[in-house]
Amino acid sequence: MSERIIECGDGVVKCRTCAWSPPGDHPVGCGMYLTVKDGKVVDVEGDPDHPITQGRLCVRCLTLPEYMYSEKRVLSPLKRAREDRGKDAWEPITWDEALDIIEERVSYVKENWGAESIVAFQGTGREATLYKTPLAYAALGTPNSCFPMSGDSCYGPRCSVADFILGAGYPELDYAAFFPDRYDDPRYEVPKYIVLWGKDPLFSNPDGFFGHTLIDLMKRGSRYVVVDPRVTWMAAHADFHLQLRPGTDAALGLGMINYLIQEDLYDHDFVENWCYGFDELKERAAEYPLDKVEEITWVPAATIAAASRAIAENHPSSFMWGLAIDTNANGVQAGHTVLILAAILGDLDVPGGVTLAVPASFMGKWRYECAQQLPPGMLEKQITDPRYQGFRAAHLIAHPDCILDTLETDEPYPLKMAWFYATNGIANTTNAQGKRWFKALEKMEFNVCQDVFMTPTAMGLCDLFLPVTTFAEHDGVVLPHFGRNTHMVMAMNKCVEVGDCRSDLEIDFMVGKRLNPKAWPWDNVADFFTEQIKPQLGITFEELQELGWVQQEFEYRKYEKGLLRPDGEPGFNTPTGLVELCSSLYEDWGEDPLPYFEENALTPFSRPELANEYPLIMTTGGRETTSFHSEHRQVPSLRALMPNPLVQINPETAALYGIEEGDWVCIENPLGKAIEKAHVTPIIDPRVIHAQHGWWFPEQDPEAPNLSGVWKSNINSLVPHRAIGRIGFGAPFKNVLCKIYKVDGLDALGSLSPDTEQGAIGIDPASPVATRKEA
Ligand SMILES: Nc1nc2c(c(=O)[nH]1)N[C@H]1C(S)=C(S)[C@@H](COP(=O)(O)OP(=O)(O)OC[C@H]3O[C@@H](n4cnc5c(=O)[nH]c(N)nc54)[C@H](O)[C@@H]3O)O[C@H]1N2
Ligand SMILES: Nc1nc2c(c(=O)[nH]1)N[C@H]1C(S)=C(S)[C@@H](COP(=O)(O)OP(=O)(O)OC[C@H]3O[C@@H](n4cnc5c(=O)[nH]c(N)nc54)[C@H](O)[C@@H]3O)O[C@H]1N2
Ligand SMILES: [Mo]
Repeated sequence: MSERIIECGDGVVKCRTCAWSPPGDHPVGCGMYLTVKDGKVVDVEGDPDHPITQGRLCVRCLTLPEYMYSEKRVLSPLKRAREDRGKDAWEPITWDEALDIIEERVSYVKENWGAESIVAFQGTGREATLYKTPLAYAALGTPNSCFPMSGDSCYGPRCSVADFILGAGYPELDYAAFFPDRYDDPRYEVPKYIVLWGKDPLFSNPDGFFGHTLIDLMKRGSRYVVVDPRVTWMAAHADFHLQLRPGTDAALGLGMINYLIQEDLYDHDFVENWCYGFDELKERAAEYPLDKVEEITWVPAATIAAASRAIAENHPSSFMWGLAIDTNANGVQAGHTVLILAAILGDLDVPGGVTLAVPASFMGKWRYECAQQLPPGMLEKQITDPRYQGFRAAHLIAHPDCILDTLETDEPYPLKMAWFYATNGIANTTNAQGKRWFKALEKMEFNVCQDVFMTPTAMGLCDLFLPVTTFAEHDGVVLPHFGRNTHMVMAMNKCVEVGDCRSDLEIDFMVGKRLNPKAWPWDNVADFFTEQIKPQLGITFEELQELGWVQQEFEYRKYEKGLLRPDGEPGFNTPTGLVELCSSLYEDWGEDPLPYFEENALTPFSRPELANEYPLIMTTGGRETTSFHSEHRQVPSLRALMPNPLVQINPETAALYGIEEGDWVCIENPLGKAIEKAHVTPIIDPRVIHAQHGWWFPEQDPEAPNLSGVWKSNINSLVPHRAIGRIGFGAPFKNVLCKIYKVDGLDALGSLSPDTEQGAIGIDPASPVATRKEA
């Protein structure tokens, strides 16, 4: 194993660390050395001894010094008068002053409207996701902790489906991550086929998975089935590419299940011993013969049949599901079909299949206990919708769509203060119809932003800015898959200091000690981390820092050994103790217990009256290595690689609308407009376009109404609010109708600010999915 510190002479040292965030990243924990000279990071290189990344790094890590030392970075707390929102009228203050303001404003809001009138928002699974809910519950005292992405459409739905159907953490491709000698471990087997469903890990490294693993496995013989509307690099290298119409995944899954059952290609032993509801499933799947599925999904029946046969006849097969499962109003159903496929093919928790886990207790118990800090009766005030029982069963947080409705209506009570903790929601990231969010949030009494850079969200809405350290500047612990399938626990080691920034956890400690000291007894973060890891790892945080990482023990076929259930009995931790092909929980919640397909709320098929004017389907958000959502737009080397927001258009479609490579294009639907640059490419179906998300322009005027151009390429202006699934999950971020036409430039339509007209499409908020026909 590598050394923690390598002395290089002349005062230069190399510090070993594992990355999380900021800058934006999911918990892969990429291993690296930071070269430090005169107190500054001057170089970054991969750590070849790191078991997973083995010395490989992406461009965002390699350009870390540009990010850390950017002249645009905020280096001390800032305040601004409420009436100056939108103006660049910030004044630097000390942390003590910032804490005084927080203390005074929080008690003012609490006295007048109650602690429940505070809402704490967070973005994607950065390190901050571990520490925001504790801030809300145990420091601010509000039950309204919220991930403001319509339908909770990221990771939450997949984890919830896994809990409901398998009673196990986050099911993941078996990439031998638990074994020190990785793929060479005798217990391991290389998957024959890997089904990559709505996920593009070479670019996204999502949820703790190191994407390049797919290439390692390809070199060792794994073959691929890729389910994606675009011909991605992985699709181009797959045996089978199921190029489906966006949002039709559940129909495809049902078609595959039906084919495997009809052709008797499933694992009878596993189904008989470990599954519940096979007969009901068989009957439901029979409603999806391949000719019908071809019509819905556009994937040729013969291709679906051949791919299904290949994964069934070659064991082990593995499955990976991505964000496209979540960004779909029947994503719960699509996810259910993916788990059913893995189960009925006998690929769950076998070598080279899909690994299952009991979620680790690291941080989890503490986070749970923070909820106990809320005063009696407070949790009952959390903003949600009684119909979203699946969401409620899975999460102890407020429902995002209900929060927007509350912001707009003051029902059931007014919200008065927001804390933006690692989110830039209006920059077409988490917020569907972000202009509505912006308008509603402008009314708040007091808003705080906790970030690294001045964002449009902070500039437009906030009164106090708290600057955060990058992972190079703080100590921390990385938990792959957010603790839900944790093969390693890794140390993040502080190497340098920049300005007067603090880590998210340090800010929690400072605010917590002011507002509710009994819940925040630790003197420093090291003591806290030791308390978290020692029960499971038997070592202190300092010892973990020296070691770098600790790999976890792993056993296959845990369901045979009683390792998945708290009572130690064999089986799965579900109500029936079996994999629920037919879900007993969904039935309890009034949802169809079996997977089904239905159209999302705003497609040319669900809204035929709009199809003539808006004939195309827009999918969005396929990741690029050069940014993490709205982050990195101000990093010169990365911006040079991706200077403009791009929309991918098929050559046939481009010709039809007179659009050429590099033209500026307006993408429009009844809800809104966004401008992006045309990239004409055959990788996309002529009936579909793919638009990038997360764009703003830090080089532009930061003040309102322009706000660094945040409304110009804001494609989430086209994504409807509350067009989500029945149990509270899944919004159509990747499947809405639109039209496209050429415009003169990014500024052709002005600032497109929320004060300009916003469209409506009459989605009935009382109906979970506008198009659903009553059963
Ligand atoms: N159309 C469309 N929209 C999408 C998506 C899509 O595919 N299509 N993807 C969606 C998904 S899956 C997600 S999860 C959301 C993401 O939404 P967000 O997480 O809100 O994404 P960002 O806009 O990058 O906001 C993160 C902010 O936190 C700051 N930051 C980074 N790291 C840290 C940290 O450690 N601590 C603190 N305090 N701040 C930090 C960054 O500078 C940035 O301003 O976007 C969603 N939006
Ligand atoms: N560099 C970088 N990495 C990131 C992020 C980032 O912003 N930048 N964001 C992080 C976050 S928060 C997340 S959630 C993950 C997401 O990462 P992934 O889970 O990999 O998801 P995406 O990259 O959004 O999309 C994956 C693929 O889904 C395809 N797709 C689009 N619509 C559909 C559909 O309807 N059905 C199917 N089957 N496929 C569809 C797209 O063409 C794309 O190739 O990435 C994380 N990693
Ligand atoms: Mo995400």
